[in-house]
Amino acid sequence: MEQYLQLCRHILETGTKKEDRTGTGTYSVFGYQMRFDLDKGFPLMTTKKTAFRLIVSELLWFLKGDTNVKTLIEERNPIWDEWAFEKWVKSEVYHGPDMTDFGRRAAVDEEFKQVVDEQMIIFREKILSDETFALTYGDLGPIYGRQWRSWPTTDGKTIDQLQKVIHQIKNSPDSRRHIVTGWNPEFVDDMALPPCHTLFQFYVADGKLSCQLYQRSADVFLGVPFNIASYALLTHLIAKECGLEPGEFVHTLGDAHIYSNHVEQVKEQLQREPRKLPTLVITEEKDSIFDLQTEDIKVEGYDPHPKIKAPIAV
Ligand code: DHF
Ligand code: TMP
Repeated sequence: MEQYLQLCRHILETGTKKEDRTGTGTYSVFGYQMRFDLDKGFPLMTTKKTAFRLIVSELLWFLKGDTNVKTLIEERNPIWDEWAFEKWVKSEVYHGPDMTDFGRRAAVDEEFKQVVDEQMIIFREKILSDETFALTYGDLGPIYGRQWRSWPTTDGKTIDQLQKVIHQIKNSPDSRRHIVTGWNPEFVDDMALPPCHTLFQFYVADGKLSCQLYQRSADVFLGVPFNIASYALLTHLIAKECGLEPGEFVHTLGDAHIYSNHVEQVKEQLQREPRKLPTLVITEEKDSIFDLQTEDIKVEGYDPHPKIKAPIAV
């Protein structure tokens, strides 16, 4: 995890102050690469407690081709709620308190944050109890799950990029075309958030499967710890499915930024000594990675420093 801390130091020392879409402000660098040898333990943050269960549940949600937050809410996973909630509060059917710029306002106003939290509870209850509401307001548009599993083609068919790449890895491991892309220019504007983890490639050598991700935009304090663990897990799962050992996860970042309201948290994390990495355990054998459930995947020997809270920029 030294590499992650190195990235944080690099941004704090050399990053440019830069405004951003969310109005929060960031310190940012362009172009950065980290490498994680998956032999050396599972790369889950040890300098702050990170909710592995949420990472597993999100990845399996992508793998199943799902784009509706209903499934995540059923699994008590709140990480995508704000982006569905945003669609609801901007719609004609919303009649609650004014939610204009709710993310930015909640980050600086504790009283308003409570109002948002109350509306969020109402939103989750409606998603769980009202099927029509969930279909309209729970869906995040054609994000990752849709593009990975059913990329729409011009002749009205779909391409299952993941299934195809698994087939290729098994049958033509030396190929240099093991690519999955979430960036579909035709649909980017229909997505609640255009894919941050944009494109990934697999590579087979010496019986090991490696994966490189190009992440166009990286929230280094909140998003990146999830992204590293998620792609490390994906590499383990695809390797297992293909009868290979996991190799390296190579993480390439485009705009790598620390939000101005995360700087103190990052500095606190930099004071902490990294600990031994945990190991990944898959407790249940399934015929295919597409059949796995969140409870089937665990980490063992995870002994992190305490959690550090920070507001998320919406
Ligand atoms: N927007 C922004 N600005 N940054 C993101 O990282 C981000 N990530 C998204 C969607 N939009 C985003 C999806 N992934 C959290 C982590 C990942 C994530 C969304 C949210 C998050 O809030 N993590 C907190 C709390 C997790 C918990 O409940 O334990 C954390 O401290 O890690
Ligand atoms: P953007 O679309 O304006 O780049 O905003 C997306 C923000 O979300 C940006 O701060 C990056 C962050 N993010 C991650 O870091 N990782 C993720 O997996 C996701 C979905 C978003």
